[in-house]
Amino acid sequence: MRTLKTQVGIVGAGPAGLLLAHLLRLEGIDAVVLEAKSRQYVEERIRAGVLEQGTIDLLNEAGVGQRMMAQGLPHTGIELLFDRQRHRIDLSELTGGRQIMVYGQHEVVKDLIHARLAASAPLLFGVEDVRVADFGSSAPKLLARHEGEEFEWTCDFIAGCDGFHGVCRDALPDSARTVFERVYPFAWLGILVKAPPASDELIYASHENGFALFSMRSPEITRLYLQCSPDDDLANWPNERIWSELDSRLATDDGWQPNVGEIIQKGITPMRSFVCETMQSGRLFLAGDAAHIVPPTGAKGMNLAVSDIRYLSRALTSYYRTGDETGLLHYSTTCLKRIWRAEHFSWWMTSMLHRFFDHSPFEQRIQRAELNYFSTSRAGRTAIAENYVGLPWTD
Ligand code: RFL
Ligand code: PHB
Repeated sequence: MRTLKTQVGIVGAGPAGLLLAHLLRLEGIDAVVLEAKSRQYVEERIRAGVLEQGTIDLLNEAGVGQRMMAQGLPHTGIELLFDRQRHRIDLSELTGGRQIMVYGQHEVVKDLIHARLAASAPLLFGVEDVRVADFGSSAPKLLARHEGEEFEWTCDFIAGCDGFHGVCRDALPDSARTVFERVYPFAWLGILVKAPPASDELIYASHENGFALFSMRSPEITRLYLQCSPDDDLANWPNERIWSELDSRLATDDGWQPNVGEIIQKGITPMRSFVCETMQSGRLFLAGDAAHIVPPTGAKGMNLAVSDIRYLSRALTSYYRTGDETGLLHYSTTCLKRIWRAEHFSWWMTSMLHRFFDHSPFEQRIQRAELNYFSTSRAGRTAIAENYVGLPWTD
């Protein structure tokens, strides 16, 4: 067993864990990041695509935004499509100039891994059997196996950034954990297509066959999603069925259509809303998907992970600079305000845009009336816009 010491032990090299390690390093705070998967796996894992203004600003301030600013696609609006009509939500005009950036989460992850390895800071991939212990004491431990050898780090703090299926949330004592959850009666089938995006803006479509989303990753790659059943199998979705459903669900009277091309990746994502309260126990802190999940309709998941890390890195920095523990003590309460705002927005966008096959005709008409109002009234569009670009941080 090798025994080592660090200030902050971080479990998980997703956006949350990597960003925390980076922000701490800028403050001269040591950390080790332990990741179960390989570097190639995490750098190629296709997930989120939309960065809020606050996320863009934070990555720039942290010195890891160069590639994002050069290659990301800034967007000033999104479109809502229903009854074959497109309705533009002018994000910038409605929010005093704020905007979003389409830049793949895996690109953010690549930028953060590059920064960490370039600084020769500890980041281990392919780590097995990670365990957290003694976080009720002032010397919590992180244990793991790496390349056949057992390791034990004695830390000041542990950050559980290990996603929804990680081990840290389950380590919190039952008395510290209340779970709030909703599982939706549908999932998203996502595809990556080798074809230039046919629109400059994202299109969220509500259709009687189900929801569809037109998005993009780069000037050469289109990203598309279709609502499917929660227990669906990729075998039920041959390419012809995908294109025919996209054709129906994205059809418009103005004749717009996505460009067709080779499908280079297919996957099915279940839809869930989930919050674990609290997000801390003793010296163990949860951040990102380890503590909460939103359905992807509001494009909030990665942005919320970044928001948690902003609070956690500031709290740790004040502790190390001045010994002040206030930020750490209030970490969970502070994060949860923003988390519940995003939970509501994501649930609401999901409920307004998806087809619920058990809805009565009355409920269907009510859903359409809601969508119509929020697409056409300025007040309605403003509510969507300010939530979509992300509310400014007030602290
Ligand atoms: P991650 O990215 O899941 O990273 C957790 C890391 O921990 C590792 N891990 C472990 N490591 C060591 N030991 C263990 N026992 C471990 N268990 C797990 C995992 O391998 C992984 O590397 O969580 P993090 O950092 O909290 O980041 C959260 C985001 O990944 C997530 O919220 C977003 O991807 C959600 N999301 C979106 N978010 C947005 O902000 N905008 C979007 O447009 C958006 N679109 C999406 C999305 C998620 C999607 N899927 C596939 C879930 C679209 C989709 C389809
Ligand atoms: C994506 O491009 O992957 C994406 C965009 C917007 C969403 C969800 C996913 O709401």
